[in-house]
Amino acid sequence: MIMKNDIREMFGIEYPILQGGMAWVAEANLAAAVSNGGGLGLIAAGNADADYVREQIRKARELTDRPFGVNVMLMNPAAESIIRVLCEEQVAVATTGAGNPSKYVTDLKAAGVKVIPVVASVALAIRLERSGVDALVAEGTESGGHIGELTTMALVPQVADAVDVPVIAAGGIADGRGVAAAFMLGASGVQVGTRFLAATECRVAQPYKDRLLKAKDSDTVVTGRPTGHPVRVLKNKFAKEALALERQESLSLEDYENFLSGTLRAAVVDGDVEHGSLMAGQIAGLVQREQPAAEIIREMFTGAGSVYRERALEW
Ligand code: TUI
Repeated sequence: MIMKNDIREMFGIEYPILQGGMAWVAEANLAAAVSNGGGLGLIAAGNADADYVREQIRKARELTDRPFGVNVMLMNPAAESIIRVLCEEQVAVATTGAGNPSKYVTDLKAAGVKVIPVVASVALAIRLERSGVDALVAEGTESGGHIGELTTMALVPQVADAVDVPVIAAGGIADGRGVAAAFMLGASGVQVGTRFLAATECRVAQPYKDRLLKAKDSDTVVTGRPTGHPVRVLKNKFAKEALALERQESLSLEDYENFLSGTLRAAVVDGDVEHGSLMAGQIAGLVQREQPAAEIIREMFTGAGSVYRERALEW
């Protein structure tokens, strides 16, 4: 059945699923694996520069003929030059996070790049729809990394009611039940980060992946609140120290930011699971084995179909 707001048609993909734009983690290899599996893979620009992003786009093009996107983390000082690269390279899709991308929408659209900002509130969703975006990701606080306040359950239906563009649900979705629930809330697709962190093709350092696979339901905490950019991570020594620092009244923001600096890279690249920031969502407890991205996607949608049929009741 073709639904109104079918994002498969809009983005030329087989399954309505986007990979999360995980900084340092989401590089060409993972993005191509997700796209080859029928979803929309993403390269994360994170805090990298424009040259890195161009190189990754070209690499992904060697690995897949299917569409993929780039996630732009708007707090990156290089964001503007990265947007220029996306226009020059005419990537299929740009997603954005951690800010308001309004001022870039016209240029991206003119270059034929579809724009999908990630939002954590209805207010920003409404403003961005007016600026001409193609779709929105409504990301709940269950997500890993930088998060807003509202849960996926509360955010998705409120954003879906407030806008006409397709809404893609994110946060806490890692299996068929989550996919089915997201559609019931009014979403036209899902964005998945944490489960793809455990994909075979994901080149995150193995100790980080192992921690994720061992995590239980209550193994994430939120660090970084004093900076105004709360970040959900797996509990470890780093998280414990971060929370202890946050409780110190004498702590200067500068000292705290220095403490946080480089900790994601340490986790993803060096596999430092003690001092690194192990970003992951609350659904980590559900992710228990490494699997190829294509298998993850197939399993999630087969699961969504069966759980929907099994649980469809008549009221
Ligand atoms: O961006 C994300 N997740 C991220 S970004 C990231 S890198 C980072 N590391 C440390 C500190 C900060 C960033 C790791 N994970 N998700 C999308 C997202 N966007 N979540 C929340 C938001 C958001 C929040 C506020 C979007 C817009 C916003 O307000 C914009 C405005 O100016 O009104």
